[in-house]
Amino acid sequence: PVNAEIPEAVQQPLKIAAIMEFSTGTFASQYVSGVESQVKKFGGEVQVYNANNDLAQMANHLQTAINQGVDGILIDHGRAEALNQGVQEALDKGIPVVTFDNDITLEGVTAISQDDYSLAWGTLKRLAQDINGEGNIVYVWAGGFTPLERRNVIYEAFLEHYPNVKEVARFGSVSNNTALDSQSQMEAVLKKYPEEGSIDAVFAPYDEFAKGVTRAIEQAGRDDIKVYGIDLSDEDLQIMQAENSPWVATAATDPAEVGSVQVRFLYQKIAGEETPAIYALDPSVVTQDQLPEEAVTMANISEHIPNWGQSNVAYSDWMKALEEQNGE
Ligand code: SR1
Repeated sequence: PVNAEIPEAVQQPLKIAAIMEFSTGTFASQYVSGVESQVKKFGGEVQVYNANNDLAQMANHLQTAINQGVDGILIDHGRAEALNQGVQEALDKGIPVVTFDNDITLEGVTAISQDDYSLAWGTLKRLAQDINGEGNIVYVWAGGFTPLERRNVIYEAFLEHYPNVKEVARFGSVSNNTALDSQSQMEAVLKKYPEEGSIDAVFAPYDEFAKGVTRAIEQAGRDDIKVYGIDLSDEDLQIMQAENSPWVATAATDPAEVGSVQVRFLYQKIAGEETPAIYALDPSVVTQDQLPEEAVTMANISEHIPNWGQSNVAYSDWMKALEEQNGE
């Protein structure tokens, strides 16, 4: 047994609210499982609120959680302009807040991210090298989402850095059907550019985008086009590992670990410990050629990708003791 003293504030089961902008897609489901499993290990309870891409609804959910007097709040995505007021109210009432993928910068909040700038550069650098710094690309993007806005900063820098790379088409929307929408939008682009060699690559900086464009490219039999994505899941790995898959590279962190890190920072705050204002997890680039013949899953990908795995961040001595106290 671990002997570290468990702070009084976290000894009883805590009520945590997770306020999410959306919960569709494999990234979100892995993230939620990371949140739920870490809260459970700490003996707490988490209520997940899903706003279905509606920022006003997200602000309402935040208000509901505050009114219910939860012990801590996790925010996933969303924008400062919609949530600042509610978050400030939570802080004023002594409810700690940790955000992920959000642009809130209020004092007292810890904001975590996947280091979107590195994610984007990791995959774009690979794309540039594969096409020798020259060619036609398609960009899938939608504004208004903090991680995508940050990735776009790097994309703009990429275009400046490689003047011989030309964007020939751009589309993108985030919905409850992002993969399907991306597929039909990519089909339209392929109809516009039917000649072999007219498109070299697609930058799809969200796995729901990448899934859709990959399907469209496969169905059109366009093996001249490669896909460079962001994010990773069991489903993504299966798609990347399929024979002749156009999806050749992706940059990612482990979404479940993102959720668990966010929970640990929240518990540190509730325990009265100092936490940083910002923390960015370190992403890895995963390329098709690093993956073996046999099927890889998120459970064993660390065997193939150097440095993939636990971030070991936001651990306090007492956390192991708290987990043991709760039979974990
Ligand atoms: C619509 S925003 C989608 C992104 O959120 C998370 O940061 C994931 O990495 C995903 O790409």
